Amino acid sequence: MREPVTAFVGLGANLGDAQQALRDALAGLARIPQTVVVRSSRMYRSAPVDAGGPDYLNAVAQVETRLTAPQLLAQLQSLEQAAGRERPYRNAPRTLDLDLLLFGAARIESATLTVPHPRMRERAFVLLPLRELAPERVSAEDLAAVAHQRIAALPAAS
Ligand code: PH2
Ligand code: MG
Ligand code: MG
Repeated sequence: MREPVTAFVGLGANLGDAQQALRDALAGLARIPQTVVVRSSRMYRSAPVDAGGPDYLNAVAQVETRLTAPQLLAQLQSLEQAAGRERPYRNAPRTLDLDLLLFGAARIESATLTVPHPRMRERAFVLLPLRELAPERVSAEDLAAVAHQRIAALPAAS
């Protein structure tokens, strides 16, 4: 059997009840076969980056999986579908976006998957929650470069 890999998944939503969508998505991640959710970050409210529409809620989850990266991606896409995701145009507002950010130390460039996620280092809404879980994977330089992006952690759920 394959060795488990630690992967990080970015969660985002800015349509409908985004907080519920992220909670449901975390529950959905926990049901992916051969995969456990190790931890998840706080939720953050963030201004849209390269996109329009309402503010986003974002978070990052750390999972441990025996799936391959393409298998994990397919599972993430089916959770997006189950949340009613539509793709009318690039970066359109969405009920749920699940991005595979990191998959162990893997570097993947296929037609359907690029890992590490090609834009994650330019996005405070990825770097801040990821830093909570894996500070060694977020550089001070990258954080400084996104310091102007508007983002705030939600108060911890009671
Ligand atoms: N996702 C995008 C584009 N812009 N901005 C924020 N704040 N949060 C996101 O999740 C986000 C975005 C494309 O996936
Ligand atoms: Mg995305
Ligand atoms: Mg996506």
